[in-house]
Amino acid sequence: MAPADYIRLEEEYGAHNYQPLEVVLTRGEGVWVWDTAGNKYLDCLSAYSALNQGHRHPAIVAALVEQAEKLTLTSRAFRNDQLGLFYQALHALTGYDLALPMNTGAEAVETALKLARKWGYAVKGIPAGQAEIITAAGNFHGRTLSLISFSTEALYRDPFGPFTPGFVSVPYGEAAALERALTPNTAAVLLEPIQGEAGVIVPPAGYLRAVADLCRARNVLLMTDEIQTGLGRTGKLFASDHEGVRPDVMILGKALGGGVYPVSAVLADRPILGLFQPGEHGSTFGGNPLAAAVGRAALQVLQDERLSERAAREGEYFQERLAEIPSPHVKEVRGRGLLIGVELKPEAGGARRFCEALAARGVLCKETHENVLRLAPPLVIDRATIDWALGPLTEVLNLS
Ligand code: IF1
Repeated sequence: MAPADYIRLEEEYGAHNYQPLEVVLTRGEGVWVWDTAGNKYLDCLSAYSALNQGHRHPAIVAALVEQAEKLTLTSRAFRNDQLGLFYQALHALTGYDLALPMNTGAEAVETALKLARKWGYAVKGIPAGQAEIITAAGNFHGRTLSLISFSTEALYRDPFGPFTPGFVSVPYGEAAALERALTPNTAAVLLEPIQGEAGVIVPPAGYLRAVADLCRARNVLLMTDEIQTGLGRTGKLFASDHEGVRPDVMILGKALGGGVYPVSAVLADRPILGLFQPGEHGSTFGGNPLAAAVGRAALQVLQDERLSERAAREGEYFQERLAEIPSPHVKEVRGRGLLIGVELKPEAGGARRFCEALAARGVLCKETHENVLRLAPPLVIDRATIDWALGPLTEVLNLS
């Protein structure tokens, strides 16, 4: 079939909830993907940071295949010989007492919100039904009805009311505004340490630390969404590590599945995650043996290949080289590690056409919020490949 045939099938039989670039991919390996016509591309999106270990990492695929030939799904009605080992690996790596496994990022964030409310009522003593959770303007935490209830992005929110109550929105990056929003009924604060979808927004230095101090002083849970920023992406194991902050609740997803399977998890110590009683929360696929085997391999690769350090080193290099590109269109290059945003000036006419021009030159990336090119290659990228990519990037950032 020709690429157009695949596209026609998607258009004819699929809901149009995306407007993808017109590339039809058929193979991936490491940082590279190929389309059905044999064209090769550097993947600078990494499925929004779900491919930190690269496409089809051999050790992760091997774990997937080996487990798939033994046992894939049991439900949590029964135990299996993989879940405990996955829990142990998460504890060893992160230090949190407990983990609750889910599948998608949205499910993990929803789990954290339920956990915060339960903690608010059972431990903090907030009157039933009155728990408040503070969130930040510009947030992205997923697409479920509760999660979009506190989105400040009209496109994600407006068509879907009525909304879930109990959320208080504050400007991102302003600890004083957050302090003013705290009440005796505040159960938790939910933040991305760096806002990905908002356009790779890095908050002022000290912000996360100031929020953590406020939460401790006011008996409020600090919950961080590290689904996109975690697992090495920003040059540390977790983005909160840049500020030496240990959140009360940490939410993981995307790269926890090593790019081959949906795996997410909520991490916390026993006084918090120990609150869930049997039957209160669950998931058909959450913690299945295939997910657990893949999750363990994903964490192992992260450590064996020192991907956090690699992201710090290569990310710094990439950002420096990008900032040196003379371009009439670039307003700012920003980010942490290999989570990079190139903000274009409004007069550049939007980032989409630059993504299309880059695709024509073998580099795949995605615009976010109209004017920002998000560059987030797999963390296994090497220096020579970054140098190669700077060619097409220089050309495209100088298009008229
Ligand atoms: C889409 C971007 C959007 C996330 C953070 C939770 C989730 C995500 C910080 C939910 C998911 C994905 C979803 C995908 C595009 C992408 C995305 F931010 F990465 F760019 F949409 F905003 N927390 N982000 O980034 O995880 O349920 O998807 O597993 O919805 O179009 P999920």
